[in-house]
Amino acid sequence: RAFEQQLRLAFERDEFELYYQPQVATGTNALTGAEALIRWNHPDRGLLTPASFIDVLSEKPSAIAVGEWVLRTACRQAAEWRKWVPGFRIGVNLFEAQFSTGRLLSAVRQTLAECGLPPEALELEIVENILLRNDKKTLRLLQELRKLGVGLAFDDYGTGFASLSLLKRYSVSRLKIDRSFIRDVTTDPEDAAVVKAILYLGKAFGVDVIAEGVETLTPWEFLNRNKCAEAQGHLFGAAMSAADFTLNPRVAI
Ligand code: G
Ligand code: G
Ligand code: MN
Ligand code: NA
Repeated sequence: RAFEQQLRLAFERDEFELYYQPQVATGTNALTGAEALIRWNHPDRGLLTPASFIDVLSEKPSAIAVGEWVLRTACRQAAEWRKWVPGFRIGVNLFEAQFSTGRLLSAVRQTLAECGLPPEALELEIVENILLRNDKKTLRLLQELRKLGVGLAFDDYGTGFASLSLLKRYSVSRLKIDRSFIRDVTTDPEDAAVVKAILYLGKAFGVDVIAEGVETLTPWEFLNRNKCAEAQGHLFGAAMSAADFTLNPRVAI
């Protein structure tokens, strides 16, 4: 298809770029890491967010090539920032197609070695729906990744269809509370209940929790009161270029 062709060309021309959104700890407000988010520097249309191209990019051949580029680029950058921010962790979103290639595990292992990045500095983000496949191969792959020592985060947690018991079966290391529950968490009792339930689950299963989409102080205070460990959102910074991230006062270089 024409658009697919365009994306492939964009990739060859190096028009994709990773942006980074800071993650901070409650209590100290310290920078703990970042999520890598892809952007397309379109020659005519300017900087594009994934909304306009992620669906097509997610299709098989490009998802695998671009996914490995994302992994490599993000890990290289994280290795750099770790020199300034001890313990810095990088979150990388995975395409579903990367799970059926048979090369994800080796790509991760090789990338970590190449970048000199310890496995705990990498957190792979997956959406619950990957787990709904519930096949032995996916389960084994996720277990192998965890054995390697990399983090595994459930993205957009609370919005998918995966059952709570999956937390037990898959050794997930973090839950990312979907931003739709955060905005009105202090005024909408149902949102507050969902957020508290996820925090409780995290505690019960020994899984860390991070809240996404924290835009104002009010939800941030709620999250602090309720002992959510970390947060991400416009209150601390939107996704920004690597150059801007380096200049961010939280990086404190
Ligand atoms: O960057 P933005 O905030 O608009 O991200 C929109 C969506 O695109 C998010 O759901 C995110 O998971 C997805 N996304 C962004 N970057 C990547 C990437 O590098 N790989 C994958 N698989 N998804 C991404
Ligand atoms: O992978 P994921 O779907 O979680 O991607 C994060 C998405 O959320 C990106 O599109 C990012 O730009 C967006 N985002 C990050 N922080 C905020 C925020 O504080 N408010 C809103 N509305 N969106 C945010
Ligand atoms: Mn994500
Ligand atoms: Na998310």
